[in-house]
Amino acid sequence: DTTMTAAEIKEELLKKYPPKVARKRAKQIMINEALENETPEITANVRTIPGIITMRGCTYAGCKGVIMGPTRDIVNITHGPIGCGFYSWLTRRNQTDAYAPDAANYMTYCFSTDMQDKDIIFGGEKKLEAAIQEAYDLFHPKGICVFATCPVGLIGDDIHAVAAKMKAKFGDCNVFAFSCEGYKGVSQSAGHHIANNQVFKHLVGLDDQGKPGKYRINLLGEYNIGGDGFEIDRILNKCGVTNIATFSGNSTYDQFASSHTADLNAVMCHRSINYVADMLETKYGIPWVKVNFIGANAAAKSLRKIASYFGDQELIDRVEEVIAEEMPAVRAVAEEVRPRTEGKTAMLFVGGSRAHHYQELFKELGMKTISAGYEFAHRDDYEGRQVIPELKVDADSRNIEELEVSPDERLFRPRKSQEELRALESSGLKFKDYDGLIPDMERGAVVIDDLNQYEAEKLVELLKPDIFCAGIKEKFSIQKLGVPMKQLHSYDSGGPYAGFRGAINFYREIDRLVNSRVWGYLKAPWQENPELSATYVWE
Ligand code: CFM
Ligand code: HCA
Repeated sequence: DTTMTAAEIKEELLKKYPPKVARKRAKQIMINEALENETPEITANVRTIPGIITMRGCTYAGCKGVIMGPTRDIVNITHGPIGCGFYSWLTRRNQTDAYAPDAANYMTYCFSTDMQDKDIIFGGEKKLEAAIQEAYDLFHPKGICVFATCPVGLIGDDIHAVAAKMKAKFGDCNVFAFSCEGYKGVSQSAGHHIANNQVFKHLVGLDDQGKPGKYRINLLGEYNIGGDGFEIDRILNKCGVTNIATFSGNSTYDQFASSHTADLNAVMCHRSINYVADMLETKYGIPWVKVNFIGANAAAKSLRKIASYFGDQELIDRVEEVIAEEMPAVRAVAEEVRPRTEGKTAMLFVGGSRAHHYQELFKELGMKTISAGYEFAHRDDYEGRQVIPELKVDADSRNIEELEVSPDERLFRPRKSQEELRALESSGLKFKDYDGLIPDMERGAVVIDDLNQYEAEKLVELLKPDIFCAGIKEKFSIQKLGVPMKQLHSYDSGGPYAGFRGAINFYREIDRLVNSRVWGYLKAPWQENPELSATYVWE
């Protein structure tokens, strides 16, 4: 059997590129080597080289699809061609439940101005105004959000002026807009930022009521894909922790509006929502801690972290009871499955946090992640917060003028300061860091940023993983190579995978995938024509 070192794999991936492209890509392909006291550097959050088929999405997708899409009672209107609205409509499998048949839930509607050639030539503002009016007349929602697509930015429609005009006209409906044209920035990451800023500026802080509860948190960066948020809420409820607002899985207008009344922010997907976490901390003094509910052990650790933040023995004990109650079922399935999954290998190329989070679940199955990377994460997500704290704040992240601390102290329980949180870390739980993908991966693993179509196939061919995880664009090209492919965005038709019950679902699903015999019937190109594979063998 021929084996290749990680360095040889990197060389092989770059070989076909023109020298200039190879030089650029080389900075985004990294071998996780042991360096003394530092994490190896990777280039991330840079423009995809034109001509390369990236896995990434656009700024509009990050803003409308990812952050605002899962809110159930805000009417989200896409100002643009119908395709943008249609393809960002529930394809992400964010689930929703309004808990009452007559409660507002617009998730089943796709709102768009359906721009035509005529609108591009003469301007689309009138059409947008009419669409906002129509939505208001039909539904009387608490909020209407407007999202710009590429052509809107190019022709210069002033969506903010239209939104402000309609808001003033209605008086009882909060209308605001997002300049999230698809072409802005280098990926969907710019869209998260734009969404975070606008929701904070126009919505957070409007309602001082909030839900009552002894331990009140917001869950930031959880989008209820495949019902993950439902499972996390089940666990939090069981522990006696009140979730004021989820940003933004199955969320409502009122949740966002009252999120500033929470005592702690638990951040699940740091990449997409760190801006809101920072702004809530700066303006309202609410600290945030990093959590991860993907993986049973990670979920248990996150619950302990929340409990030790509040510090009440009652909560600490309750959390231990819940963990003790939930874990046996999880362990039983893990033990049953593990003889069939132990030692198998995985590759994960997903978004901006799951390529990291899902390694926990694979570890629980005894599986090794041999290569992983993000589509659009920044260096801090790769390297961990402590390494480069200055990268936390991007150049444009502070365009919210009024970030003063709330004068109304009566609203809030005393919260812990940064110093107190740091002091708590002596208890062994790291509150503020999010570790990062690179330090958590094994030495020798290949870390690749913004993996593309060509490299994905090449990588599979060279390393032949037992499972490959990415998105819909990768699914079938990988499966045609005879390797099972699991979508870690939409979960295919599965989920939830978060929390304790989610872990059980995931173990079973991965067992089925890596042990199915169907892959043996598929012949990959290098199996049908062994002479082709000869060029790739390391000598
Ligand atoms: Fe956060 Fe997400 Fe992700 Fe993300 Fe996304 Fe997603 Fe993702 Mo798709 S918010 S970064 S922009 S965890 S939509 S729910 S699956 S790429 S890894
Ligand atoms: C997006 C959404 C996406 C796409 C997933 C995929 C999602 O980036 O616009 O490529 O399969 O999770 O639905 O990330």
